[in-house]
Amino acid sequence: MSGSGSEKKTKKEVERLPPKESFSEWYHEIIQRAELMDIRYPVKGLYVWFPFGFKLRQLVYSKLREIMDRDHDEVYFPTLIPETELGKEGEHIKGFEDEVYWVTHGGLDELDVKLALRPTSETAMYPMFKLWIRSHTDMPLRVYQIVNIFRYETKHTRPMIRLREITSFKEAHTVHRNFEEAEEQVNNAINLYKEFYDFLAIPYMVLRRPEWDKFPGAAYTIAFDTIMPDGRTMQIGTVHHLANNFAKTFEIKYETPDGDHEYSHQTCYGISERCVAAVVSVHGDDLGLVLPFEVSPVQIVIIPVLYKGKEEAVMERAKMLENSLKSWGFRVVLDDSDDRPGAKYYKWELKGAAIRFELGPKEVESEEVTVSFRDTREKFRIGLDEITAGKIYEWAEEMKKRLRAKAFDTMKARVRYFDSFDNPEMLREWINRGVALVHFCMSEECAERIEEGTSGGILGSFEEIGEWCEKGKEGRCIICGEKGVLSAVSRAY
Ligand code: P5A
Repeated sequence: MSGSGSEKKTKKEVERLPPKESFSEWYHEIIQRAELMDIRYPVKGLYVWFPFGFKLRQLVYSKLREIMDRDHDEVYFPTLIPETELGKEGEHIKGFEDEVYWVTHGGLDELDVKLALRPTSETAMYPMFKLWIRSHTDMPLRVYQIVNIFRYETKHTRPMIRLREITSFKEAHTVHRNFEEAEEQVNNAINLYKEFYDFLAIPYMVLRRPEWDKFPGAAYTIAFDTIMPDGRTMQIGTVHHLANNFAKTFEIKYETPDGDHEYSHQTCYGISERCVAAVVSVHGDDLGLVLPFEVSPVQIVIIPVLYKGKEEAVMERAKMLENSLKSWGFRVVLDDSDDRPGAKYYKWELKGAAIRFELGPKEVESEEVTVSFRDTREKFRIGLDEITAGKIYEWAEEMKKRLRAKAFDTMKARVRYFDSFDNPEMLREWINRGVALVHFCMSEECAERIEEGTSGGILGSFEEIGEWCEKGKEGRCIICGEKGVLSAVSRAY
């Protein structure tokens, strides 16, 4: 085999990832080794996107953008919010006051009005919406922005999962004439988020948060939750019905066709880079990233296997293949570095290249190529002339189906219904591994009993049960026996 220089990496020299079973360590390592984020930035909760990670982020967000652009307009509002605006809506500020970073000085001068680094943009946008909304014909107003926001999180920070600077906050804000029209928008938003997460092959539960856990200032909150490999749930998006709570505070009023004046009703919904964290965590394996084809920064890698005297023929074929694949619009790397093939396989498995083509003298001779898929690692040979754009899309589609089925089965295996609280220890044990479904009355007293008896809490009640449980929505509360609804109990991120 060509190349035996001392600088070449062999498989042994490259350190292996910790097994995914040790999720916390695995996540910590994969973030760095796959070059998603550099965690050495000297401010807690702030991280640097590496070029490769940023490319993945961009590909994921271009889908989100495509979905939003269908019926939302993109806007940009400032990062700084005057204290006077942030503090106007009582519930909202109560919910966020512990988490706000303040700008108090401009140079050496103390500012007359402190400025908050936006923890979310309701109070930046809504004073302007007051100016934009005059008549019933100005609605619906649907805007979104993808910006950074700051939250002084006190819980354990983790790249992409719990940040103090969220770099990729997609926040949508809408204004409507009445409660019902805003509610329709809530349902539309839920459908948009379903489409987004289905595209990423990430399974989710759609849960209505209990009263005590809704977004500060909202009438109600619907959340998307997925289950992480350690059995904890992660909220990967939320949709809030704001009723006219903020409209009253910020005087967002409009003239009806009859000439009356009414307060508008609003919704807002958001997704952060937790969507990238979910893709990494849910699909990844012991070898590294496994990515849906559409968002893989390197979709196809070609690895020439070079033997002395045959290099030229192999490289020529490899380049021809690279050119065809590129001309069809795929993201392709021909890895002609000096590393040994084993080290190259390892590197591109770590980085989640969805399809690998190997080309050696044997393949050149038989006009074939060896193909391997990242998820199954199944290897087979195929004639070079059979490789078409259509074939690649076909493989990508099959891969997506496999990813979706595997992720769903894994999540489903972590969800179990409990019909009694006689043995809280059983529930506690289960919640250490996954989500318990129970019928629950939604009272705070009963929620406290669940929290005391288990290590988890009430995550929310099911909007749609879907395939998660055969039980109906209604049943007797597992604690008090009163009327209850099917709910999820978990340890949440
Ligand atoms: C909706 C958009 C809002 O802020 N205002 C505008 C509303 N909702 S939220 O639930 O508070 O946040 C939306 C989603 O952002 C993710 N998220 C985070 N991600 C990483 N690090 C954090 N510190 C963090 N905080 C919230 C969650 O997925 C949440 O659903």
